Amino acid sequence: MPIQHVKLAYDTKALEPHVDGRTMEIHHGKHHATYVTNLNNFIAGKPVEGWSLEDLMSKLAQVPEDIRTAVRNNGGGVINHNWFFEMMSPKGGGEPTGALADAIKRDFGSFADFKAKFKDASLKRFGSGWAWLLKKDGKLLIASTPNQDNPLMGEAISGVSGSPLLTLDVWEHAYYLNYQNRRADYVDAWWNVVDWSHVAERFKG
Ligand code: MN3
Repeated sequence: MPIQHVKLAYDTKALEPHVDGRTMEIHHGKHHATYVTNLNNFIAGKPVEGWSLEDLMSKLAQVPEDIRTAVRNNGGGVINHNWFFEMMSPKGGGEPTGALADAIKRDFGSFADFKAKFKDASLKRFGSGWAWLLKKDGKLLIASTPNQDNPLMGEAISGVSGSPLLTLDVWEHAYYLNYQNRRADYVDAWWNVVDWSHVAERFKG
């Protein structure tokens, strides 16, 4: 079965005013869809056709060399957005609770300190990329990656590793229609749609 274009669990307008409907329409309906189409086209007829997204990402070195960069970029584009879209909710915002809240306090000092560090990583990512909250060896850490790279690719390729708990798309296409060049305002608003119950489930897993 080809890699699927995962549907949104909410209406494109549901995250307004923080993430506008037009941006969601284009982001999910065009950008994300294109990554899925391109990935399926590149792997068609290759030994990696039928692999899961997770395998494509974590075993990139085994992907045939002539399509490896394409799989890295388009596969990353598919799975990063899968995560990003499912980590947001119209019922999001607020603060995490329970074990996740405790771990954030333990590893960053406070929720406010965590948010400040995550925002800093988002703003310092030059050009296009992603900010991450990761769990590695039981500890939480913040990182960022360029382009569509992600932690599943491993340190040697993406420079980071760990299980993604939360990710933020800082490509301009994620915010430009509503926030233009104001990436900081986009990050500030995005906290209002973060689905902490989903992040807490990932933390447990
Ligand atoms: Mn994007």
